[in-house]
Amino acid sequence: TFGSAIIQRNPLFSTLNHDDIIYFEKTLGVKNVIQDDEELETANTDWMHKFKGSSKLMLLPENTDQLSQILKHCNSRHLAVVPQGGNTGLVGGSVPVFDEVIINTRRMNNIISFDEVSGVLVCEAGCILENLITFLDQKGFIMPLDLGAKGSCQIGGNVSTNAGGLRLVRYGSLHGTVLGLEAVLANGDVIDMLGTLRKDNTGYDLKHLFIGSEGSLGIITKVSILTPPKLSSVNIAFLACQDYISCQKLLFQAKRKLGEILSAFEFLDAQAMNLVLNHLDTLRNPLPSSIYNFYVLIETTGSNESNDKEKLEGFLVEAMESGLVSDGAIAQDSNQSASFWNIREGIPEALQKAGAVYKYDLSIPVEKLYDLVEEMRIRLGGKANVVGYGHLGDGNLHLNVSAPQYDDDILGEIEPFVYEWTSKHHGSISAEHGLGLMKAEKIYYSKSTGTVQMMASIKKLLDPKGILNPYKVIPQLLLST
Ligand code: FAD
Ligand code: 2HG
Ligand code: ZN
Repeated sequence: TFGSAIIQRNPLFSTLNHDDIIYFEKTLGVKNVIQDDEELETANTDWMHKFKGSSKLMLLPENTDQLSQILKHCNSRHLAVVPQGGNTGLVGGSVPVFDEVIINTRRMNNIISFDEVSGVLVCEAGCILENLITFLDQKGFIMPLDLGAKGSCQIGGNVSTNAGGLRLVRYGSLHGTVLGLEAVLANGDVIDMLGTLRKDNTGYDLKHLFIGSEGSLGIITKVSILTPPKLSSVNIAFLACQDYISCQKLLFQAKRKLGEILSAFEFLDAQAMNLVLNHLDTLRNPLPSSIYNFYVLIETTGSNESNDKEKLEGFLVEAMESGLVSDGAIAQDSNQSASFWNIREGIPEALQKAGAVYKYDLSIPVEKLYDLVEEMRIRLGGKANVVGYGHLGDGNLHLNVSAPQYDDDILGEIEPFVYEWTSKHHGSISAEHGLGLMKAEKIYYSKSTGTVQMMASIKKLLDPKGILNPYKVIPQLLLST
């Protein structure tokens, strides 16, 4: 149970039988039909160890054709399935709720083509993001998205969650950079939308339905994505601000003064910094001389080393003189750059080590964004550690509440307050992580009734038996009627 929602297993779904296993073994080969308890334990459990299913089977298809055959079988047998990539999702979408069959795409990890003129990369869904980053680096290109989970998450999972990450402020969302994809529907039909064109207005652009639908409409098998060239000059500054209004003003200035070279604008509060320093032994505060309330990480990416550096330094001098920034450092080499990024990217891991964590991933107008963190601190008193950080450049707050263990009293103080507050301020209850299981029933805080009904109609059209990632994304009531 999560909050008040108690979910029942849909009795229309079958349970696995011996013939199913024989069919899967024939289609995939025995070793790709996983029934081993230890492997299933990992696949049933999410990254936070908060959501846990009881699946007895994980399937590892090697290509689209195999995936199509197994889905067709599951559909005809009424077997529910969970598509799974790197299992780094943070809303309980990537693990079964009950005994759904796990279909993991990790063996579908080939790079299909790369066009060095257009920068279009075509690859299979199971490619790990970091491997794509390394591949492109050798070609002089970068991925338009980057995130802390890059070592495990797969591009198919990224596209399915419409992951945002650390570079969205510069390169936009995957709705802009994904040029095409191939997906397999619940009945096994393969839909080829794997275009590589920047412009193609021939009717409905259906790939967008699959970007961000969290495995509820089909399983993505291939992706084509526009990658930007790697530019020669990247600079990173780690800055301290005394108050939130200064962070806000700094963002306003950065957008104007750094303009075309700005490639990341991230923030963390003192509580987030302390967590990282306390739980990740190897990391050091880049600005140790005093304690500050906020830290901002700014990255610039451009093509002219001396101009870019001059621009960033000029910007920082001004920001210091006007009092927006209290202290700061520009990374002098790649090690120092990495150490700045490690602090920001290490926050989720530090939170995980600190105990139980309640995560809220919210879009909120920038001027109001930190008010929520402060109000939450007052509500919770000393009962839990309230941490605020995130992609300030995109208006995306990661509000995390950390406590020694999960506690219904704490949850009762946080929810529904956090959702009501976000809705009242015209924000979104999921900026980038999706709805998954955690927020499927909360969708009305961010979407109108008519919109949710249209989502349910599309779901019923593409997956009439509802076998794909059940209990997730769409409220149960709409699918059971
Ligand atoms: P999974 O977790 O396996 O799955 C996520 C969802 O997509 C599930 O609903 C699953 O059913 C579905 N899915 C997976 N593969 C497919 C497929 N091929 N076809 C259809 N559906 C599929 N998210 C951000 O947006 N920005 C961040 O900065 C960010 N940072 C993170 C940092 C850390 C340390 C961690 C642990 C997570 C972070 N995330 C972030 C959350 C997460 O959404 C991303 O890690 C990532 O996009 C998930 O990819 P995955 O392959 O692990 O997918
Ligand atoms: C990040 O930006 C991720 O670090 C994770 O989206 C956010 O753990 C979180 O709340
Ligand atoms: Zn994030």
